[in-house]
Amino acid sequence: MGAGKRFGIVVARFHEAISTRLLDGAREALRRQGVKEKDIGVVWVPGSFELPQAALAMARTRRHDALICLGVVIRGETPHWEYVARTAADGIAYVGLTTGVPAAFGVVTAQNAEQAWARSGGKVNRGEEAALAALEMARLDDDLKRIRAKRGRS
Ligand code: INI
Repeated sequence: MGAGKRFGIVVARFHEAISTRLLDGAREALRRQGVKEKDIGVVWVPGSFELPQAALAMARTRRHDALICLGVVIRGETPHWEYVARTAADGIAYVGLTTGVPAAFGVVTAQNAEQAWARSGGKVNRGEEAALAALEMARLDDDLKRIRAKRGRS
């Protein structure tokens, strides 16, 4: 299903032990779908706030069929985490909408560390979910290109 497709993964280092598990989940999901390791590019950024900027830069290279953005935002005592989470969500959507390169939102937003670990494990893994969403959107792109080509011929 994913053979020949190329993916870019942007992963935030904040809460690194958990985000590494999201990365492992995303990689494993792509591998299971036939994506070759050489077709997966990974870049790290300091925190989830930086995800959109790196994703936008990757999208502009036009080297990837879809992007997967991974991070972990955990509620803190001040509203800081809300700004980080909102910027990540809005920014990642912006990348997809403005470049046309699908950008999946694999950012865990959790009330506490326990919740975050529970969403980055073997059973539920937001990295894996985001990878599968990216793959589906990449295929949708192919379908739309085929439809446009057919229309051009008729
Ligand atoms: N970044 C995260 O990825 N998760 C968090 O929970 C978080 N909190 O809560 O502070 C966080 N902050 C760092 C932020 O993403 C930026 O790296 C920093 O503000 C510099 O721009």
